[in-house]
Amino acid sequence: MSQKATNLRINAERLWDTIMETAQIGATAKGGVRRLTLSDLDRRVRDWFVDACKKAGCSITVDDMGNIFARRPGKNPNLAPIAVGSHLDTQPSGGKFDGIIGVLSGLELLRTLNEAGIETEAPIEVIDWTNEEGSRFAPAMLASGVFAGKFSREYAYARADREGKSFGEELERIGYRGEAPCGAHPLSAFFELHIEQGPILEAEGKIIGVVTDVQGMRWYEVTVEGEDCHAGSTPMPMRKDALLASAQMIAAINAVGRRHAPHAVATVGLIEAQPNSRNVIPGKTFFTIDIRHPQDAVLATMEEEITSELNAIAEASGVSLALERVWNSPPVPFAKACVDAVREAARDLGLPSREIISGAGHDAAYVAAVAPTAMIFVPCERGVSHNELEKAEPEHVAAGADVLLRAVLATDARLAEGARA
Ligand code: HGY
Ligand code: MN
Ligand code: MN
Repeated sequence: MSQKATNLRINAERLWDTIMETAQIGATAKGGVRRLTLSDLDRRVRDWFVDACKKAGCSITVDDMGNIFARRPGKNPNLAPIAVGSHLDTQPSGGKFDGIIGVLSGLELLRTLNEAGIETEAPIEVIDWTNEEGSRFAPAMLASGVFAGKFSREYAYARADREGKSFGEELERIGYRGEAPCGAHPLSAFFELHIEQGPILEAEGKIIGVVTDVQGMRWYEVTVEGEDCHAGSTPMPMRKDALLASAQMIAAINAVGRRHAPHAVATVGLIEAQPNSRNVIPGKTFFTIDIRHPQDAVLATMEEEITSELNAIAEASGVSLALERVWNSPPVPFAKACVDAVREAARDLGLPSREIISGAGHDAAYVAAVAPTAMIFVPCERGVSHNELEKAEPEHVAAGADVLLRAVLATDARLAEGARA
């Protein structure tokens, strides 16, 4: 890597300003961001991103899953691009940083290379992946999953939100259903900068997480059916209370998560009770289950335990149970060459780092199936994320972006050598 490239640093203030600027699109009163996938707010931030990348001299490709690829040309157009990126959609009560720093640090990387007049060997691309969060349209990482061949386009288009609107309709509606076939887009490498969304880096005083793997995760949907009845005149032993049975099931799911400590997690995040009237015994509930662990075998055991315990509770409560697994994302190891590039970049920049497995899911987990991939983590305050109070420090975000820049330039130098050999 040239001396000029070695000394290059991103513009920390400009990066922070773009994060604060885009945080206004969907800003919430508590300082977070609500920008659900394929909403009008998602369209607005996508338009902002496309405009900023065009101004940075990029060509724009949008594929038929709405993934946006902003390409900065390199010397050798025959080389597949080195890509960076993440997602601009958020949770309903999300923060300013989850996903967003991965996309905007990519834009900052382009701007820095332009100012320095550095021409890379390979093209550089910044990607905004559609529907990483999976909050509005399950499962998560849907569009990067289609890109990696994990889901069909038809499956993705048919996914519906709780109001019955489909992914395909909403993608069309916001004008981001591109022409390019999703997936026919080779990459030389992919790097994703993201906040850790956990407490480890902050607790250990580390600034960079060298992410080696993403843990496995499985999602389920549960429907419990009992019988609506009068809250006042139905004796307790006669009830078929779907909500009470669900409460017992939720406690059992939590116990399975604790049983497989220290790495297992189990969460029920969404529940709906019908008819949801204070003087009617609930006859039906719908709820979701999210379980995660670094080892697939443990996830399989947790799934067995949850299945048998929920059936036993349904039996004892006189209610019916429908339990369906709607997503299975096995643990993913990242490519050694890319992980090494991240580790060496942190070392050369004198940044305290440690290896870490990602507890959260990321688009990089799917992209790793089709391109050498790795991630860079930076701390967030108290590890709090998926929360409007999510907070990262400007100097940590800048440090992560400098590691991203350096890992990309080191990968480019390696590709250039290979091209000359
Ligand atoms: O669920 C996840 O881990 C990610 O935030 N979509
Ligand atoms: Mn994210
Ligand atoms: Mn998230």
